[in-house]
Amino acid sequence: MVSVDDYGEFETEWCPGCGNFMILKALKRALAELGRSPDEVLLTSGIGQSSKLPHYLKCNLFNGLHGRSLPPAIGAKVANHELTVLAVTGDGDCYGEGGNHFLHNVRRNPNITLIVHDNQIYGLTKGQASPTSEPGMKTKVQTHGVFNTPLNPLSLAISLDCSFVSRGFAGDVSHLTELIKKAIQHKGFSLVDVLQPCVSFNKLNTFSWYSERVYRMEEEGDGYDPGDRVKAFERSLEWGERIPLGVFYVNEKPTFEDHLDVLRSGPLVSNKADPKKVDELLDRFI
Ligand SMILES: Cc1ncc(C[n+]2csc(CCOP(=O)(O)OP(=O)(O)O)c2C)c(N)n1
Ligand code: SF4
Repeated sequence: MVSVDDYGEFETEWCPGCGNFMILKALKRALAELGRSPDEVLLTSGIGQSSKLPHYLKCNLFNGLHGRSLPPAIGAKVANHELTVLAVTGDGDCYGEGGNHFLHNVRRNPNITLIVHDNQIYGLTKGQASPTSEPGMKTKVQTHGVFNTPLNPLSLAISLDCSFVSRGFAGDVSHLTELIKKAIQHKGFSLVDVLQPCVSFNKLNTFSWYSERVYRMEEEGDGYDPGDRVKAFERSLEWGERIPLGVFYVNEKPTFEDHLDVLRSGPLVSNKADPKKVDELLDRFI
């Protein structure tokens, strides 16, 4: 049986009270409850406070360049599609620097889970506005307040027909654990955008600000159907006095790996290379 302890306990560099701690807790719980052992799991990340998360659990990890949590995740998944692959990233890392990778991997639909610590700020570089910062938010750089239109990750993902789109809140660990479990179990690209208060640099979107607003969609009793793309898009626009949490949209469709014939006989990593064939190939190209 897999337990949370199998994922170890490490000292972190995060500020006391940061929302990242709860995301780490939820992720470890989700992996343990799904019975995934550390050797079956790969976490990839980019650069940021959030992207340090893979350093704080015992499993396979790859820490890449800023905005590049997804490329190594896809590469590893293709080499070994039996691995549970999760890309862990921040709103700046994923929707800013890594925006292009986000768009095109949603389209490719690899069977991986993307967890975005969405604190609406650049935490590691000490508090500049990010693509999801609220208009009007003042920072040391945006001294007159943010004036760019914020990127709405859920609407964007739904518009691209992403296979699984969800939102969690770092202040609701049990709900977030269930969401991460669903995302991992979903076959296809699954987005978990997590509202993550940055206690040091985002003085607007605090734990209490969120707690007054967030609600679990599944508890509304209005028969919300995550299979309805138009309704999901409408719901993704709700932001202000009430902020929905839960699974917004699900669309089962073939994954990137399903299209690759070469994977049908098993993972690429277990294929034995035939040196003769390698030489033949090299001769053709050199
Ligand atoms: C190519 C490149 N550009 C810029 C940076 C500087 N940089 C490091 S982290 C970061 C933003 C991180 O923000 P986010 O992804 O929201 O993560 P957080 O620290 O808030 O968790 C930036 C701009 C970098 N390391 N590399
Ligand atoms: S700067 Fe913000 S996001 Fe980074 S560890 Fe501190 S509280 Fe967390």
